[in-house]
Amino acid sequence: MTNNKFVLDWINGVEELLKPKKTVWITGEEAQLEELKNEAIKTGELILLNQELLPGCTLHRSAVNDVARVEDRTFICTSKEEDAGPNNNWKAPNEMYEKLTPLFDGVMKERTMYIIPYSMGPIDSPYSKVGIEVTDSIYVVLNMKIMTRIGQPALDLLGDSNDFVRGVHSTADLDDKERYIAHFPEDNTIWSVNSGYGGNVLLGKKCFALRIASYQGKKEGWMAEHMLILGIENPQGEVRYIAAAFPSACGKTNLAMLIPPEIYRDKGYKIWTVGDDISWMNIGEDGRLYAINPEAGFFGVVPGTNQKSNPNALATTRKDTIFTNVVLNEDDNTVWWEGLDEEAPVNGRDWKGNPWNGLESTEKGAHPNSRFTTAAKNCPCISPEWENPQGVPISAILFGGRRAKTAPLVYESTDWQHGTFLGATMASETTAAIMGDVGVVRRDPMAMLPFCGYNMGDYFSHWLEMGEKLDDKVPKIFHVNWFRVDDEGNYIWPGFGDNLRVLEWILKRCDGEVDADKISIGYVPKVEDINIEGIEDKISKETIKEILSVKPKEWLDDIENIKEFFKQFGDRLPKEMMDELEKLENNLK
Ligand code: GTP
Ligand code: SPV
Ligand code: MN
Repeated sequence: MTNNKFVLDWINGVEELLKPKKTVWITGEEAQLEELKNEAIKTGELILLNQELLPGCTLHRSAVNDVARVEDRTFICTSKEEDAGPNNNWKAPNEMYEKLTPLFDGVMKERTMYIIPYSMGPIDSPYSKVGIEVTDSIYVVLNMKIMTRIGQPALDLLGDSNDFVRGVHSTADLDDKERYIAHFPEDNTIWSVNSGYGGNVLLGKKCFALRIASYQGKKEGWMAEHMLILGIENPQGEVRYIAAAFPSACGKTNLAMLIPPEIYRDKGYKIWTVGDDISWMNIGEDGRLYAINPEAGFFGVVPGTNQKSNPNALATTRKDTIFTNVVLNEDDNTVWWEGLDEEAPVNGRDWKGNPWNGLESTEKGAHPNSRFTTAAKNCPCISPEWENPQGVPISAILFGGRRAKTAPLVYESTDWQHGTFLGATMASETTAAIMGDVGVVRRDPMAMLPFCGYNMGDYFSHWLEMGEKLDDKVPKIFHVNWFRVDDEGNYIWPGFGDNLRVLEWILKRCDGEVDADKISIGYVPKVEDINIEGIEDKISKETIKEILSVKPKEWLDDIENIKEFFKQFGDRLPKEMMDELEKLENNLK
């Protein structure tokens, strides 16, 4: 498939280590993928679903101990520890290679080694980058086929260049004590062993497109961010694009595919999805910030997806989708999950494969981090610009997280430096997307804490440097929080489609069409400027006032926590961040 000597040499070395029974290059041709799918169905790795109702769809169950990313087993291996920073687990590259070599040695003796060449980004984009993943999992091959552009075109794009990310993955025996997701940014290399799940093994996604790419972006002057990208079309037919960083399972896919409320639809508003998880951003020829979606599919959270919350995601998953860890309805061989519109099946199997009666069981049927893998091109609201090789111009950047208290519905930074501070001090309650406790507030700068492939102090500096380069063309930066709760713990803001009401205010601010109140933390909307037409039964002006309010005591407590958080970066923390913190503290006092 290729004469690239760097590729061939590397593959030789990998074969020597893994000692596969057989080696198969993934060409990207349908016939080959169909054959692999049938093989996986035969072995039970995939379950073929009802082909009339869900054509091309399959179900996969991961190992019970392997259902989410494992942050404590994820490593950044740079020569110097301080280059990985306090935000990462670190090991010296030679030590990590030594540790993992025995785990990989001969691991594929009884298995086939699949070689997947892939491109992150459209094949014709100057911003795209090539990776090659070697794996022993057909599930990985079929997921990579949906999530990236695989096969011969990726190798053609690479040509005889040495600039490709080398990914080695083996499910080995899924031993969680010996599970490692190791990144070697200085070698363009990722080694992943003993997992078969999502972000741990689809090496193009979090491992390359965020951890390795963020490191490359720092060196090369661009940004790799954990951001959705969406276009908002106004009644005049103009489309403006925003990018938004929320931590895992905090609403990126939902916002990216938002359905406008009826009154907005009637006026002619439309939403166009460009990406739902990752954004690569470069400064374009006109000096503005342009974003591409490096992915070709969505690896989305399943529970809670329904006709009301995200009909676009639901529609996308009606064909050629891989479902992971949801309920199998044995009556009609379809899938079900918590929050779906239909009633739970009586004759079901839960995500572990055990018989499950949805009417009687007190246990959840689908895993809270169950996922769909589905092609972006099948999304009803996919943007006509989603594969534009130059990307789309970004008017505003949003940061947000799950905050039961403290953070208001929306506020605006005073400038790029202050906006960078908003990102750097973001916090959110943890979710099921990572192994560990759920609901604990942790600081998660730019939603990149688990994904920044280098010292986060340097990453903040990089943000500031990008702002300088963008100069007067910087996008405006905002912070949003859909998750404030009342005393009973209910979400106050209706969220989902109604989030467009907040986006409308944001775009008006970008155009200088609406005033705002300057308060301690930045600019907040005047109550009357958040449009609640059509939802007056759900939320009153009084309540809007409440969720826009800021309680100095809560913020001063937060500041103590930020100080602690910043301290760990020592002199790698740019001085500007401390200046902003001081300003905020003074404002609050
Ligand atoms: P990753 O794929 O892990 O990066 O997650 P994500 O950020 O794409 O999150 P996603 O859109 O899948 O949402 C995760 C959960 O948040 C789902 O259970 C949604 O139902 C819920 N959610 C999304 N948007 C809103 C909102 O506006 N309000 C409320 N209350 N919940 C929301
Ligand atoms: C996330 O956890 O942010 C995801 C899912 O998007 S995973 O690909 O597993 O990282
Ligand atoms: Mn994500």
